[in-house]
Amino acid sequence: MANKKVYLGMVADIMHPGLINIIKEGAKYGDLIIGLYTDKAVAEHKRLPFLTYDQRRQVVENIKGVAEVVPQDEWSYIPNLRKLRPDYIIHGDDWKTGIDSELRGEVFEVMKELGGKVIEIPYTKGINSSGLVEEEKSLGTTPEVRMKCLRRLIAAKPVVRIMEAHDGLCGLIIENAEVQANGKTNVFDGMWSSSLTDSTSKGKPDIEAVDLTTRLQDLNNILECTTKPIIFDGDTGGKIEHFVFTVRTLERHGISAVIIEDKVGLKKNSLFGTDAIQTQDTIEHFCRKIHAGKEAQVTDDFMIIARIESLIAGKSVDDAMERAIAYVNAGADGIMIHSKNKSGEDIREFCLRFRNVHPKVPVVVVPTTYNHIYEKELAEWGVNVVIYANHMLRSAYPAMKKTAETILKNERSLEVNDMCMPIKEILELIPGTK
Ligand code: SPV
Ligand code: MG
Repeated sequence: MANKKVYLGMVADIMHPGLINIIKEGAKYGDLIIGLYTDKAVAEHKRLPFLTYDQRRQVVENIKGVAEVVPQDEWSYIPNLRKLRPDYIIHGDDWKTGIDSELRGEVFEVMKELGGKVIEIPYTKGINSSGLVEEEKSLGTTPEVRMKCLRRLIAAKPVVRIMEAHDGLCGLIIENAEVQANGKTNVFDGMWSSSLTDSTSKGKPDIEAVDLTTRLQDLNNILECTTKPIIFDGDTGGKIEHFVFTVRTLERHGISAVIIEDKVGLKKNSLFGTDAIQTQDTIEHFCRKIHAGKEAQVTDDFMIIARIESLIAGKSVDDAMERAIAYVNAGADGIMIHSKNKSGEDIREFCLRFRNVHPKVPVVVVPTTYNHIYEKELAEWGVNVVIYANHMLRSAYPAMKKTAETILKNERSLEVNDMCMPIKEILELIPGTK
């Protein structure tokens, strides 16, 4: 008679004695099949694992007691249970409470229907994967691991959520902010190094007046206290001869992507639209810039994303489409389409048309003006990456201004107490302070 089949689902990003214990227990009941969560399955619910699927598979298939490793492509066990029809599923009893309790109910129902059994084993106290993720975060990352993350996220998630960061403090918020919403844990997937907020935070206009060296100094502070991937706003990319150095410098720092816009002359912020005179580059010249950048990069992981300013300049979706197709042919790894139209209709039309031509090439949008549209809807249009391009700075400035004015009005600071975080909190905010 064939051995009994035992199913155990796991992410296996960080192995620890609790997991080895459950593997050992599971193997006692028969052939233990590990349902190894894919990046996609994890990304639906929480931050991406540090190790790739293949790296995690290599670890797990070499653990004593594991008979087979299969991918689990959904957060829910149900599709794999129906497919594999195991005699047992084994799980730690920690899922009796918290967000996994619903999952537990479904598993009991399906296993009963399939004639199998659920085994629950006592959760190993004092050690768990979430705690270890915190520890690992404090260890940091490497430029290579960080750089690869953006491509992994684009492959794994319906939409990658990026937030602007102009200093280390923003970086820490983006790294750690977590909110439970719609049965999942929502996090930011990475950071946008914005030319607008990098310039504004230095009291400078957004006209490429802050040079790369200066921007990198700030970026370094962000790199030091975070692990998530970074997309760099490269403005026009400057002269082709200079852009090739920018690419190498960013790549060396572990930045995942640079976005360059097809403008020439004195660049002004796009949100001025046609109120500012802005000249679009020729297709031919911009293609040469993209090509030179792609030739300059050292790894296969770094991305050069071409930003199309046709809609900002008052031109048609046809013009944007023509450029998008040319830029992809020149080697662009993705397209950013920008608009300051409030409806989002032009972006929608572009995305749907672009998807017909290039089903897979990543599309990036910056919904600052059409911000009534939910991420889910953008994903349905074919968008891969959503950038909240300036919101950390735009929210910080009014709060600081109000505090300054309140002190001026009262000639003391008592009245700002409720607007400020307690001293104790700020002292403990930065890891490693105590
Ligand atoms: C930035 O954040 O600097 C950008 C996006 O380039 S936008 O300001 O909308 O042009
Ligand atoms: Mg910019």
